Amino acid sequence: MGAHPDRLTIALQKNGRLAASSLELMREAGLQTMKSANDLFYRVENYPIDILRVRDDDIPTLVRDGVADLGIVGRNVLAEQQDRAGPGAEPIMALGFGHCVLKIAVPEGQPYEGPVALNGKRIATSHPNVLMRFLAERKVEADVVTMQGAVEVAPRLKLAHAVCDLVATGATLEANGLRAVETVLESEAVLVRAPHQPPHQLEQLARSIEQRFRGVTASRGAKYVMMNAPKSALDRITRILPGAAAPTVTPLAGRDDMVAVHAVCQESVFWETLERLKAAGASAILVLPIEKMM
Ligand code: PRT
Ligand code: ZN
Repeated sequence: MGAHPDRLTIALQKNGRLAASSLELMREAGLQTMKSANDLFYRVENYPIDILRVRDDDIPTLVRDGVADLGIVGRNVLAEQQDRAGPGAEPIMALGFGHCVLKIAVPEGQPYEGPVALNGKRIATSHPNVLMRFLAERKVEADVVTMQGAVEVAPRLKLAHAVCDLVATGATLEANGLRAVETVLESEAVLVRAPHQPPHQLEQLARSIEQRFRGVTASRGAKYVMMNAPKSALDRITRILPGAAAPTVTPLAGRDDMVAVHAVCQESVFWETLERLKAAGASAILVLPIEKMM
């Protein structure tokens, strides 16, 4: 049960890289969020839901302890906190934003011939637990220095020989003369759930919100593709359609040799795909965005 017994509580990052996309997901799932006088909460107008706005690092604990029923947090933060006693917040679905990779990087020009090169070195990181697990699995003995921010400057300050930091575009590593040498963890934002059962009247709402998030996440990038095609080319065309399950095939009035093909494609549909469909005999090809999916 969340902070309020008859309202569902969802913990989101207040400010930072996940904040805007998390709120956008709420909106796309049909939740109308409203700022309240209290800076800690947003109120959802059309459902008994409160949005708790906190630092991302606090989200796993708030969800584990049942202060929030659901939360959105980076997989990296969950992994970093996973060693804490007892069952933690459970990840239940990847949300498709906040992508980044936790990487080990060394100064450009410094030779690196695999994890053994890190033996006896100092590595600065904001993810000491994840890094120590990674090193232990490879039997590397290194000195891990924890830093909260600006990890990438540690080698220049002679504070460390290497860093283990989150990388998105790679621009920060490059600007600091560092080169990525190991991938420690791939991360994106995930929806987490408390390890306990919420009370019955809220459980149904929680499941319905999860369903909607799944729908929003699945429909992103998905396209509805329609075309006319010769019956004889149906197999070939189905193989070309990216990430489509069984397409719907319907007869075309007055044409025995042709059918209409409709399919939901889970992946991006590129111009090259359309050209291949056309070459396979398809005509009148339409690609439409999908707004909602369940
Ligand atoms: O205040 P609060 O504690 O809530 O926020 P925070 O400062 O701890 O986190 P924030 O908002 O920076 O990041 C929140 C989450 O976003 C992280 O836990 C990751 O899951 C995810 N994320 C995605 C990132 C990045 N991309 C990212 N690029 N988190 C951090 N970075 C930093 C990285 O640490 C490095 O300094 O961006 C820099 C590298 O970026 P590139 O693009 O130059 O490679
Ligand atoms: Zn944080």
